[in-house]
Amino acid sequence: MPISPLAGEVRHLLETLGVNGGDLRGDRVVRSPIDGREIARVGDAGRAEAAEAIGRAAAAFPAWRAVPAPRRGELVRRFGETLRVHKESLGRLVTIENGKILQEGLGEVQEMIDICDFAVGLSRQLYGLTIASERPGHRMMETWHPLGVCGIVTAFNFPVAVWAWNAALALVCGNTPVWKPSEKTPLTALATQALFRRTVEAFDPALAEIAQLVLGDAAASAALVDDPRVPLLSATGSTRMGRAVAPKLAARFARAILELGGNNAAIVAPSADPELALRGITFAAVGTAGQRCTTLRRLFVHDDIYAAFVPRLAAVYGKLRIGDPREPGTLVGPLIDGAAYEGMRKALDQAARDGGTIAGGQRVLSNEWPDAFYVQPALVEMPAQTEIVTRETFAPILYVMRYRALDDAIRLHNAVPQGLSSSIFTGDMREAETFVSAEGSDCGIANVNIGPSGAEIGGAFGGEKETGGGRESGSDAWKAYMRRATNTINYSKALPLAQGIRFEV
Ligand code: UN1
Repeated sequence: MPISPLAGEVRHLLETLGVNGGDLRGDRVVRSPIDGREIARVGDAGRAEAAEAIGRAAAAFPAWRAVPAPRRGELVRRFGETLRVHKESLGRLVTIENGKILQEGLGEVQEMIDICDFAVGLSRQLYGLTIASERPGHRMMETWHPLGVCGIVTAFNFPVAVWAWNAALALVCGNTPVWKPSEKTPLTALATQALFRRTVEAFDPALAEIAQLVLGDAAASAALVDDPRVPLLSATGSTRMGRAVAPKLAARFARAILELGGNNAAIVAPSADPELALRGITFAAVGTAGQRCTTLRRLFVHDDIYAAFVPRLAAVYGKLRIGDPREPGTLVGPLIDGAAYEGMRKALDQAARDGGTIAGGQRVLSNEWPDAFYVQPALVEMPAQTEIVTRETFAPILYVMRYRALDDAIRLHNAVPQGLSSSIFTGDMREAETFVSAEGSDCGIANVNIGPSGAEIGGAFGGEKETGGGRESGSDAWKAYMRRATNTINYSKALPLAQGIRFEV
């Protein structure tokens, strides 16, 4: 297959971002989903090389652990500054390598900058509690300590932001991260690593090895999963991957932060603001070409508004600009590859067999780009929530169903194995509060009058059930990256025992 005309620009971007030419040699072909053609080659690390990277991170840990947390925050602050300088180039590289539209490529880098800012503040707030002791002359407290090497496995769909959520927290917490990015997006990982490396070398060359990058496939991930020097693995990907990885981590008592499949839904109530709902639904369902963990995949529309609302949604779908994600005005870029398209086609075939009425879903622009996979996002009216609807297909398919009573909608909403994100569009405060209450959505994220995607970094991110239960990013997610010690200090001259136990020797 011929080399992509994008290869020249990619080389230039990588050079600007500081990637070493030596890293761009090897057997793995990297393609841009924009035209499906080769933009670069990289080498895969096998298990042995991955183990070496873990070794370097483990060796760097004691020195990094000893750096005061606010000083660690200063490094992350400088990295955020580096990202600000290179936002345009890195955002564009994300667009070329992943296919998301430029606005979203830039948004992804902004998400990295935001989490750096958050982590800088956090570096002065790694608080422990002081607890009243039941014994006279005693004090209890909690201290939070670094864990060690943190493995970070990321997916193609957020090729750099999800690493940043994990790495920025891991670093201010005093850990040394080792990153295994998706084999579909190694270039943005190399660029990010180069930017970090440059920042850390200027900060203190002795700390140069605190963050490691390992390119490769499942073999490289397996090294992180199995290595006893890695006390925490944060992994984003499919539920299938999580099912394979979780028992292995559990068997060696390592911590897991799992961010797996989502099958996110929204409810549109009769009192919803239709304009706002249409925009929120469309961004959530077709943004990133339906390839976010948080993508809206199921829509429950109230009977009373169904006939008016769904044709309007179909009209918005009919006008979506699909095409080159670099062009301003494009709203839907390509799918990542042919396998993603195949998955979409199969799901739509099944939905049709289940009685679904499908609008869209066909491949487009195949004359211009025969090796790329652009699709018209699909709107599928389903008579019921059949098995295919309960599965996550990583493509822009929105299944639309009717409901009459909110209780029924919530029951169906929760009747899937995944539990990442959710939302309700309503003007009725009782409905909104019910949805976010314990009787409402069972997801890790439950929104009102915004779609399920596009979360800010300030909140904890993650979900329940088959989504894996992990939490990353904001709030107190940092606690998963540290170990807690409970300390009891006796400042008296006696030795009273807890629970009033007498033990005289
Ligand atoms: C993902 O799809 O893995 O909330 C992450 C969102 C983004 C992150 C998605 N901030 O949609």
